[in-house]
Order: sequence, then C-alpha cells, then structure tokens
Amino acid sequence: MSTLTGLEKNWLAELSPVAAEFSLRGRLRSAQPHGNGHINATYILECDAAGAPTRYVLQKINHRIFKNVPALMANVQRVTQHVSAKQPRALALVPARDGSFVHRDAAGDWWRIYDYVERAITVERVTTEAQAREAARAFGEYQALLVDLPGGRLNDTIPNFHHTRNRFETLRRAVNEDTMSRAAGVRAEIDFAYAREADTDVLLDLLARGELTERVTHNDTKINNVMLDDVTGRCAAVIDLDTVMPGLSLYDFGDMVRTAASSAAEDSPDPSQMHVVLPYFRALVEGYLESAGAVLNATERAHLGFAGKVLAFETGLRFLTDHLQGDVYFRIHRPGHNLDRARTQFALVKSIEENTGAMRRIVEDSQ
Ligand code: GN1
Ligand code: MG
Repeated sequence: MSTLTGLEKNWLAELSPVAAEFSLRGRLRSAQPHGNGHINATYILECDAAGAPTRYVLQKINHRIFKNVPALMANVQRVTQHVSAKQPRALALVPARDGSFVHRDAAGDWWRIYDYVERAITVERVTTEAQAREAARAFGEYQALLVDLPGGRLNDTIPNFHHTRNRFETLRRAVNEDTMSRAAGVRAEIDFAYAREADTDVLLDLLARGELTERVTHNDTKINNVMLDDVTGRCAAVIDLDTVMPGLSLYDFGDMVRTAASSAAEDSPDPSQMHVVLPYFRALVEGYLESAGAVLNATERAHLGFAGKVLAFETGLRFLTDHLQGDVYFRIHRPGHNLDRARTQFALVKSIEENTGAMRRIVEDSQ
C-alpha cells in the first residue's frame, strides 16, 4: 500500500476547479500529468458518465513563452476546424462554459482541453522505416491540408520562431553576457556553433529571393507529435498545434530529420551515440513527398537534407543558449540537461555534414 507523501500531489483536487469551467461529459474521476513536452503542462482527465469513460487532454499554456494566448487559440481554432472537416480523428477543442475555447483562472493562467485521441500512441523514438514514412506522410498531409486554410494569414504565436539567424545572434549575446559564468565550460560547443554561422542564412536568403515561399506549417514536427493508430500504425492525429503558423515546409521536414532520422534521444548524455540514420531519412523523404510533393517546389525538394542540418543546428543553438542563460526556457530534469541536449544536437549536425553526399543521392532518387 502506498502512503501519500508531501511530494505527491492530489491532481484531482487541484484540477477539478479548472475542469469545471469546460463542458465535459460526465463526472471527473481522475487527473494525472501526461506527456513529455518541454513547455506546457499537460494532464489526462478521465470522466465517467453512466459507466462510459471519456478521456480528455487538459493543458496549461505557458504564457511566459506564448505571450498572446488569445491569438494562439484563434489559430488553433481555425486550424482544428479546417482539418477536422477532412480528418475524422483530428484534434478537437472542448468548449469552455462561457462559449470560448480557453479559460483564464484567477491566477492568470490559461487552460484548454482537447478530446483525447483514443486507440493511438506516440513514440519517442522511431524504430521502423514504416513509422518514419508514416510520420512524414502525416505531417506532409497536414501541410497540404492547410494550403487552402481560409481567413488570411495566421498569427505568429512566437515571432521569428525558426529564424535561425536570430537564434544564432541570441546565442552570441548569451555568450557575451555570460550571466551564469558557464561560457568557459562550453568553449568547444560555442566554437562549433560559430564555425557554422553561414548556415544560418541559407534558407532565409532563399525566402528573401522568392525561391522559397511562406506556408502554413506545424513548426514542431517532433516524432512524438504524431499519434499513430495502435492497430494499423497509420496516423490518427497530428498534435501540439501551438506553433502552427506561417513558416517554411523545410522547417517541418528538418525537424522530422532531427527527431526521426536520428540514432539517439535528443538529450542523450552520450553524443557519440548520435548520428543520422540513412534508411529512416529515405523513409522520411518518400513519405513526405508522397503527401506534400505536389505542393513543394524544386528548391524545397532540393534542400530536404540540408533542412535536417539546419533544424538540428538551430535546436542545438537554442539548447546551448538556454544552458548559458541558466535553463530558463526548456524544462530540465537534471543539471546540465540543456548542455547534453546541445552536444547531442551538434553531434547530429556533424553526422549530417559527413553524410551530405549520401543524403543528396537519396533525395535525387526519390524525386
Ligand atoms: C519544445 O514543448 P515541446 O517538447 O513540444 C519547443 C520546440 C523544440 C522542442 C525540443 C514552443 O517543444 O521548438 O524543438 O522543445 N517548443 C517551443 O525538444 O519552443
Ligand atoms: Mg511543442
């Protein structure tokens, strides 16, 4: 028998008042923390109406990071509505009692609820080519579905989110300010980043020249943001829609390479374990082109491999910056966690550099 320690929270009691602000079916029976996000807090709610259990996903939106929650929720509403007309199991918001889709509590925190996507799983690591192909096909399909989103440009929920040059300059500032006196301990990582400054402008320059176009993109296509049907393995729903906003398709594809064509977890404490997995990269290219190929132009298709390098590099810059600034952005679970993450991302960058030729051939074969 377990005894309640002071450390164990009574989530049901704590979350009941906020759950009561939404139109849930039945009586709230349990509430538990859920998932592996680095930013928002996520919980599973279970309700019981006449013996029929219904599950929901409750989230507290991190408004230190998403500064304009109403603008964010306006995006999510538009996107979920558009996509659900075409995909039956797509994410759906639960209305709040006041008719909106978000509740602000007395402490100023913002909450929203989605229906739980049943009979589907997320994976933290890709273990088969079929999974990689299906995830890429699903994110590509999402991209293609949003091509005709009505209602004008979406809000930028985080301005310059994937502006790699900006991310680089933020790192440089963090190094110069060195508020936590950590720069001396990470000289090798700083040098690694500075040596690749030129990479930060490549996609931005192509955009400025009109060779790449802004699209509606997901912008956080980590492999654990696609739910796979637990029987068929096919995509049930794309999740984590907070950064769906104007962006480049190559950001979406690149983040898939980073998280699905990589040999180790993004935070592996042993960077030597991290390298690009070419068969998974091939599966990603094939899956993505299957669904998004018709909307992509030649420049986008030609940069699929490079996009993986840029996103691994950019994410590494962000982790290194956060380490230097005292771990204020990404949730950490151990001291040095952001540094492990940065080192492991940079190991992936290096591996992609070493495999540039092989990746180019894979892309050419798949066109
Ligand atoms: C954050 O919270 P989560 O895990 O969905 C981050 C992504 C990073 C990712 C790295 C809003 O996503 O950009 O790629 O961590 N989201 C935000 O794992 O910054
Ligand atoms: Mg996310």
